Amino acid sequence: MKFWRSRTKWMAVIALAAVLVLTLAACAPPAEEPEEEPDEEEVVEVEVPEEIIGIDPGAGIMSATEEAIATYMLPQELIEGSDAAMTAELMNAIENEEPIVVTGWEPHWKFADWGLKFLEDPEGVYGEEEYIANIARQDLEEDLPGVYAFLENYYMTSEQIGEVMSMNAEDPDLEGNASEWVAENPDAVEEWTPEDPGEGGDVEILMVNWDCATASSYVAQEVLGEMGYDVTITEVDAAVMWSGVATGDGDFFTCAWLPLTHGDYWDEYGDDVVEVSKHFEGARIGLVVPEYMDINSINDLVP
Ligand code: PBE
Repeated sequence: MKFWRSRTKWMAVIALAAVLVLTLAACAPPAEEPEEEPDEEEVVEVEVPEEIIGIDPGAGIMSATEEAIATYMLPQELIEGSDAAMTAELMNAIENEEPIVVTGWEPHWKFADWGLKFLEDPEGVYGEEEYIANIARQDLEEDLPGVYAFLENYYMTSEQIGEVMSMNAEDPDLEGNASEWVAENPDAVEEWTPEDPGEGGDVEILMVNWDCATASSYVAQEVLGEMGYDVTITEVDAAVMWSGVATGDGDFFTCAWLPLTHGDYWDEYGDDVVEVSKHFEGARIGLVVPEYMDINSINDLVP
């Protein structure tokens, strides 16, 4: 037949057959299902980080974490850094849904903004709820009674300090934020301002660069400024914050975590300072992970 003898026709038939075979292959179910890619949540479930992201070495939470590592026999290494560096790493991990463990505490703005959880601490290494105290040098009451009287009243609620910390997290203008917050919260300011504000003078607040400390120190600076004082904030590390007020080099600080987190500092300097008042109640430290991680206890950090 002429048709089958024509080369062109043969080629057409072969092409058609090839198309048919390919189409069938595409429609037919493959002999074996390829392994499903594990979804991200599953990846997080099995991985336990090799590091615990810490903060500045003088922080009480760092020595508590060394103790936790020994008590729970954790294989993780504790990494030193700062509040800001730890927060940046945490944010980065959360964006990529990666596993991470950090030294964490409340109050801190990151709890309001991100889904985080404290790991259970069955051995009680991190203690129970704590309070934050205002600590003054011994002669402050005598030298600057107005400042001392302000400190006696200077208590912040979780909502108040949370608002200031969130403002600071969004915009690093700490002074501007404090003055804006103070302007918007006349009731709080009235409660803190003593009837007799005193005569003004120079005041030095010592502070570690922890979010809660910056929030309360800058608000104190603003309110004392309105009372007529000239306030300097000096950033130091935790040991110097305590020793500086104990020796009278600084006037006060608003960030003593008691009884546990700063227990060692209290043992060393407690006799040489005045615990003026409670600044905050319901504080807490521990190891913190994002909620998407499938572990709940510090014991789960042992692979
Ligand atoms: N902190 C925040 C501090 C006190 C304030 C819990 C990180 C610490 O010494 O650990």
